[in-house]
Amino acid sequence: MVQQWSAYEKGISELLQLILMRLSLQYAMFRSSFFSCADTQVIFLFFYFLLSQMILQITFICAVKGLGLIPGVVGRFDSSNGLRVPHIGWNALQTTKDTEILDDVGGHHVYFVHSYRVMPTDANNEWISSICNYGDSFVSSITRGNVHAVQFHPEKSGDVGISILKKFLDPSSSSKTKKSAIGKASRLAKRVIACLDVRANDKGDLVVTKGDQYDVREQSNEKEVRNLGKPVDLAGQYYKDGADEVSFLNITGFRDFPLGDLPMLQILRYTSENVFVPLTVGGGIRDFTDGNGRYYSSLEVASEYFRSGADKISVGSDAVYAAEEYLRTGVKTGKTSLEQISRVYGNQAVVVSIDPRRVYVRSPDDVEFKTIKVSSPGPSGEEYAWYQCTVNGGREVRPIGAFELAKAVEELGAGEILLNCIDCDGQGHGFDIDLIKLVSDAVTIPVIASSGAGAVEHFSEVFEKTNASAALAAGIFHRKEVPISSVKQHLLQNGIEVRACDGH
Ligand code: 1PR
Repeated sequence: MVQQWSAYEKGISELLQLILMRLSLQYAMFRSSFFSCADTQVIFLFFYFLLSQMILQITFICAVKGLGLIPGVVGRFDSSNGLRVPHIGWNALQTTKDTEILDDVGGHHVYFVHSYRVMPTDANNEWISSICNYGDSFVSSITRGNVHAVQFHPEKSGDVGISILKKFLDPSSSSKTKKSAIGKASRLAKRVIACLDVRANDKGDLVVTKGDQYDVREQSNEKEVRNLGKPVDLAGQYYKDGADEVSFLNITGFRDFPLGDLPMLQILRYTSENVFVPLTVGGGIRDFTDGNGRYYSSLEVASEYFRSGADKISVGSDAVYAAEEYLRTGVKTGKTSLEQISRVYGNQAVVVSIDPRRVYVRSPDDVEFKTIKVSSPGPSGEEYAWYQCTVNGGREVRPIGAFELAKAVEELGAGEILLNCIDCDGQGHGFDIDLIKLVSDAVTIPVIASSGAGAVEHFSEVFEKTNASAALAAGIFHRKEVPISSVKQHLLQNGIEVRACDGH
């Protein structure tokens, strides 16, 4: 790419180089946490100019005045019209200017995660190289001379993202991205997520396991922990198979301290070297005092996960305690794990994993929690149910419903909900549509439907009948009963947009 730079562009370039020097230093120290600052980050400037507010202040004129290099106002997506905020997932770009680095994007989805955006206007039009639609059109990339910036995450956008990064480094590099024949990107895709429940087996090795209604031990006399494979290998396989995200749940994290669990951190590090879609990790995120009296905040625990390669952390038990306290007092203390982590890393980096059990009742007046009229009556003909939250991997029930919990954690800073259902886990009879509808209609943040997938039809059902943004499965993928590509093929055939993957 031969480019003549104007004095103006050189000025910008020099300014950015200065920032780059500073950020590179910080980047070396906090590698992956940068990738987790997306909520406040407005623009990702190659490389690692993504330190949140700095770009906002440098590039855009807004309430906090920037340097005014690029005209525009940064604003939050408006969730009042039913839009899920943060905007999380794989969306389509509409290129408005020829730029080599976006050559391979055509027809593919790229990964976004943010709550703030810049709208295209006549004043910033000459900068814009692509726009994206989420509610309204927003600026998804800009280009001027050698200066490129993107709102999405190339480093998390699979092969397409890698190709963008390569083109930036070497504009003459040839295209290796396969063009997808079907499933051309046109809007935000529904996500298909592979989940790996991880714990130590009785020999002390970290293995991927899988429960039946959360019981992960074999039914044999030995009662061994079910071993379905090695975490790093399986995550790599699911990435190749087209998983839109991979989640690791350290299912004994509630009793072991994650920072003492170095193999889990190692798993994240190895996985993030080869898996270029978002990684979520959960289990054991809470304040902790070790045997020497050293206190670790949940923020420190989460930070270590982020530094090891996680893009999002998922909080289970601790979120239940925080929500109970918040509903009891009505006060946001700012000290809960959700508030602390979302303040530093942004809401989009904080998932709350809910582990509810269905409790049938005869009438909504029988309980103080939100009930729903169930689609299939209970064992004694009950027509209603509420969903009771649990902690410690389903071992202890708590006096709070999934509906109440979801609403409370959204207020406390959660950016997404991973909605499990203990009754359905590992059963293969389909997702609990009643529960997912209840919760996805109650909040404005994205909801991931989980537990019970047994066939491709279960995925189309959950997307057709509820407002879930993503569907997660474990057992059918681990046992190779249904490949991810078949799920996506089926969804596409049913008119549900998904990110195309190899095999399509
Ligand atoms: O409480 O913050 O330490 O977090 C613990 C985390 O570990 C929570 O996210 C909790 O959901 C998870 N967890 C704890 N115990 C278990 C268990 O299975 N014994 N696993 C567990 C949760 C549920 C799903 C599963 C889906 C899909 N696993 O993640 O992958 O149900 O399964 P399917 O497709 O086979 O039906 P904390």
